[in-house]
Amino acid sequence: MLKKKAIIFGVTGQDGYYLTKLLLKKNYIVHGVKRRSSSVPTNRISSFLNQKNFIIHYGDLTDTSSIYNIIKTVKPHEIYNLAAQSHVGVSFYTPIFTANVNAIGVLSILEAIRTIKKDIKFYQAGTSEMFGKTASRVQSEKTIFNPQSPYGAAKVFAHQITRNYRDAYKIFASNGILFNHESPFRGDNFVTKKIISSLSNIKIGKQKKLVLGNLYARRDWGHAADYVEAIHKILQQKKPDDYVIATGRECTIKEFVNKTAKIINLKIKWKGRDLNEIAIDEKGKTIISVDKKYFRPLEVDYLKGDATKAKKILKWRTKITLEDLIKEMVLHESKQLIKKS
Ligand code: NAP
Ligand code: F7E
Repeated sequence: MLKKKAIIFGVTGQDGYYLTKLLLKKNYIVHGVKRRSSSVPTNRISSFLNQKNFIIHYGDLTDTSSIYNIIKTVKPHEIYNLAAQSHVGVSFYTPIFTANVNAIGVLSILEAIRTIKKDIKFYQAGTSEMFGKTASRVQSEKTIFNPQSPYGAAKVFAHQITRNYRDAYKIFASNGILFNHESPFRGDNFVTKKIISSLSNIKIGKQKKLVLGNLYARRDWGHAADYVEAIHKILQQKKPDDYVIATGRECTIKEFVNKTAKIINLKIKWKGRDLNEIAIDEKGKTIISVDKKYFRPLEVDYLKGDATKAKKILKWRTKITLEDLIKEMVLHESKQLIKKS
């Protein structure tokens, strides 16, 4: 039987790892696109590099010619665009780069599909950050977008242009609207990874303090392994469409800290307010504090997703609880610490 061919833009990232693993298991030939870097960008995907169904190409979403050439050479059945400057905070420092990658890069892929082979199925990695500052207590596919960052604004363009190409050119182009999803492969400067790594180091005396920003933002956190299953299902439907993928449960950053501290058996007590809020350990030493530098010029205070449509149509369910996700990330961190010692 003919094997399906997929291109993954953003293969070296967190979701790139989990999606590659899933597609190889499903017997796909996976063509991953990585960009040039001065260090090794393939750490997450090193276990796939010697597999015969996994092929790496050099490309960059800001280089239209590279996108066009890869798609023309591979002529895949499916394209998953996971590539992005994915850090919301950083997007305020690099707004133009963020827009070039996260917005114009998506248009470049769609244009390549339109001119090379219109029956390639396309997935665009959309985000709950598109909802931004919202009055809706739960966000679904019908909720109005009101992004609060260059990242969110660029993703709204990507979302809309994907719908445009679907309607105008009858391309099978679908958007996922994914809420936060984490894993042991999460980038170091996202809050969950930062909390788990820092508290693990503090517990064994290798780090003195964890410094955070807004402790009261609420996020709906799931596991990346669950979420790439939804991504794959979105492209296996009869019709292209847009889907919210979320757990429907949320908590604050502070609650996430408390859950992590409990799991690693670190006793903490909170004191003070606002920028003076701290957490102390059993000896009264300050181990967590707040710094303005980790706040964004605009904050997204509250995100909680309604994945009813995905549950009904994709038959998708989140399987891993937040507690189990934290436990897995803590275990991974402790293994890394043992390796380093
Ligand atoms: P990630 O770990 O930051 O991975 C992003 C990927 O994009 C990396 O492979 C990165 O390459 C690549 N990339 C960045 N700039 C590029 C460029 N100019 N050309 C080509 N590739 C480029 O992000 P993730 O968590 O896996 O997220 C995957 C996608 O889902 C992203 O589009 C993100 O915006 C979106 N999303 C994520 C979440 C979440 O909670 N994780 C939620 C909603 C949506 P390097 O390895 O070289 O940096
Ligand atoms: O922040 C607050 C911060 O950077 C979460 C990306 O995958 O999910 C992610 O974006 C919250 C924010 O993720 C620190 O202000 C407090 O309110 O882990 P984060 P994010 O901004 O939600 C969405 C869905 C995406 O699409 C993105 O690609 O935590 N926070 N203190 C902090 N955040 C960070 N990074 N560092 C802190 O010290």
